[in-house]
Amino acid sequence: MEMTMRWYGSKFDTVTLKQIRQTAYVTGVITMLYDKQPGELWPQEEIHALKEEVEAAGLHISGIESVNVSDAIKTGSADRDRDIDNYIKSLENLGREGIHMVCYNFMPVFDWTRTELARRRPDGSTVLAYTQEAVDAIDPEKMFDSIKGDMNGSVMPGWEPERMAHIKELFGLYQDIDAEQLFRNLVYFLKAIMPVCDQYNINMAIHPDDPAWSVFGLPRIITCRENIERMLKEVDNPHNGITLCTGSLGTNLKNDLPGIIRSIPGRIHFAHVRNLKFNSPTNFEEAAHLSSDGTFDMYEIVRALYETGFTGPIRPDHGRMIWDEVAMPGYGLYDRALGAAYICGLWEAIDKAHKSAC
Ligand code: CS2
Ligand code: MN
Repeated sequence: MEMTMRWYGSKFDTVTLKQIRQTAYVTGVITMLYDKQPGELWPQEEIHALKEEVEAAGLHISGIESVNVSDAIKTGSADRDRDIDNYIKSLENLGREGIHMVCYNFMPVFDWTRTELARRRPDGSTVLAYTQEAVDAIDPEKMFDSIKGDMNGSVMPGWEPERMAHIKELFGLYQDIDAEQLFRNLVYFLKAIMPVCDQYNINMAIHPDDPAWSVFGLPRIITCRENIERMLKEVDNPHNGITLCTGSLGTNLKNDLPGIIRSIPGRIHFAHVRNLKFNSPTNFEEAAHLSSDGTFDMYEIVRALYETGFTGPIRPDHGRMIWDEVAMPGYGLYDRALGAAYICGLWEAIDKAHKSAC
């Protein structure tokens, strides 16, 4: 594995490449052209410039999160082939720049959903939180307004104000799309992009739905082991893989995270590791990465990745906001740096235990 940290680019991120490098644990960044709309072409010159900026800081690009998929592709509308064509060209341009891992998601309308971006914990730190009661009580059109006050001036991935301004239209597009149709549209997309992934050795890593169930009546398909296995089998190419996001799959307590990892060796191309604390099965908040601060056994998760031969990038996922940092919710430096150090510690211990046992 390689330890990485997500970085939104110097125009958007409060965290600098220098700070990331000085963590010492992190050697690569997961980044993107943050101002590109879903469906838009990523020009090679812009990718190249981003790469040079990252390399000048002594790091490298370990993968992209995300090349976002347009609603036309997700809904299978008339424009999908045009957008897929742009997606293929963007992958080509990434491949030519030596980038071999691309994360994306196939969630309708909203990317991840949280009902609070700054729930206060007893120690004064704040975290992102979700309660089903709050979702059930709110009109989806009001969702953005209800959380935007806690965004600390940032543009949050998947919650771009331009998109949110058209929320009613977006819901309209998905009116006749059920989970099966959404799945078929995903398969169509994957089949179309696999040849370019084969040519440039690009690993596609779909991000699980977050939370792992239907929200506001919208279909959700990457939610559990069975659906993931079906998706991997339907397009049975090693470049078709997943992002193992513990905090997303783990929202459903029935999901056995180490079990999922062990069931699909070679098909996890990227890992997001974080912990959740549950107040009820549908009321959860994010926690420190440490096992004892939340619900998941981080040792077992990292061990399952290690023992299945995982070689891709790992990143700490959302962190708590601590030490008075002001940053994009979930994406401050301090708690993610603690998370990176912790995961590296687990990895080293597991690696040494394995080597001394042989
Ligand atoms: C991320 C997602 O911040 C987050 O919750 O894990 O936004 C993720 O980047 C996308 O779903 C992947 O396309
Ligand atoms: Mn994630």
